Amino acid sequence: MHFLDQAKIYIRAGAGGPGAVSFRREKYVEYGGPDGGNGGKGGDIVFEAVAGLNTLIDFRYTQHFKAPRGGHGMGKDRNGAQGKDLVIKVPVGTQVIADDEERTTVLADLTEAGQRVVFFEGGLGGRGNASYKTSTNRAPRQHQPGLPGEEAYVWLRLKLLADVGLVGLPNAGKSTFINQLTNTRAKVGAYPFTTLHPQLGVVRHKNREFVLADIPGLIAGAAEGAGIGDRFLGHIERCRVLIQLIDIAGTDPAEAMQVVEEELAAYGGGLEDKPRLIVLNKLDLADPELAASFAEELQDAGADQVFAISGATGEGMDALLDAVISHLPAATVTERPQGEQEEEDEKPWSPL
Ligand SMILES: Nc1nc2c(ncn2[C@@H]2O[C@H](COP(=O)(O)OP(=O)(O)OP(=O)(O)O)[C@@H](O)[C@H]2O)c(=O)[nH]1
Ligand SMILES: [Mg+2]
Repeated sequence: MHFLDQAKIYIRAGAGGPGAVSFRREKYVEYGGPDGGNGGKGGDIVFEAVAGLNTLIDFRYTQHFKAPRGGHGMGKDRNGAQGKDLVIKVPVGTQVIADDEERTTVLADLTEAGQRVVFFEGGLGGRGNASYKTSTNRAPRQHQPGLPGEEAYVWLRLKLLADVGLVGLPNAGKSTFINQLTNTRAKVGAYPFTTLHPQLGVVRHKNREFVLADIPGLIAGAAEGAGIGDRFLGHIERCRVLIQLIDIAGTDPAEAMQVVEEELAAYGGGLEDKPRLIVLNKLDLADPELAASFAEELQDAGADQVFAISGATGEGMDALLDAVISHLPAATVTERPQGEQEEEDEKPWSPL
């Protein structure tokens, strides 16, 4: 399955049906009077967030969504049928954005499974001639056409909803990390930009669980569009905690630290204000003394907490996960009754 996190679509609510012009015709009844019914209302455009979808890929194939129109009013005072609502199913975390120059105006934000937003109401049906009857006008021929349905081009943008986001340079070991902790099978490679799209996994630790997101590596200038990481920084905007992985066995850990920090700040969106755990990775490859002295240096420079781990061997993970959990509000971390964990199905969170 492919991953797509933005798509432009055209939506149009149904037009209202026209009102009818009709007169009652019956045997022995002269001047039966007007009996043209009203037109039906057009169908609404509704967005609905559904669980289990993790990409907007479907919108690459279907881009036009038109709700049906309302039915015509008819004789014998029958009103036209209402047009059926068109429900557009989107992944949880999808925003509907105005199609303007900036593309920043959020028109709707679907953050919970089952959430529904009536985006456009269908046009009202027109009045039939029966509704114009008065004491002085007993045979009105007036009637209205239905109102047109609203229409627009909008953008859908998916911002994954993860509790914790992984950031780091390419090759820092982010995908290895998520693979170690979750059922996700992210591609791992000894070359930069192995990961091309975000990946989610569910981490279970000490009877609690949270969703972790792996995003492509960041490089200098990423926030302005260098590399591929910038497009995906949006996916960690809603994370509560960031884990910054630094390859401590790499050539210049201090520089690695700084580059990512600068990109988070340049991107904005509150990324640099999020609690961030600094994690020195690939401890199994590094000189432990070097790692310890670098950690000390970072702490002297004001870093809150620095951890040293090996994503490959799992060393140091427990302490790190304890800290992650402590940063998550209790409500986002599911408490599970003891013993229930084993029965969980072992399917990966999502094959993005
Ligand atoms: N020895 C050791 N190697 C590791 C560790 N973590 C990752 N690696 C290796 O480092 C390389 C890069 O790992 P990835 O997990 O693909 O790194 P990434 O941060 O996801 O990289 P991009 O997706 O390119 O941004 C791979 O060859 C991994 O096997 C570790 O803790 N110890
Ligand atoms: Mg990766």
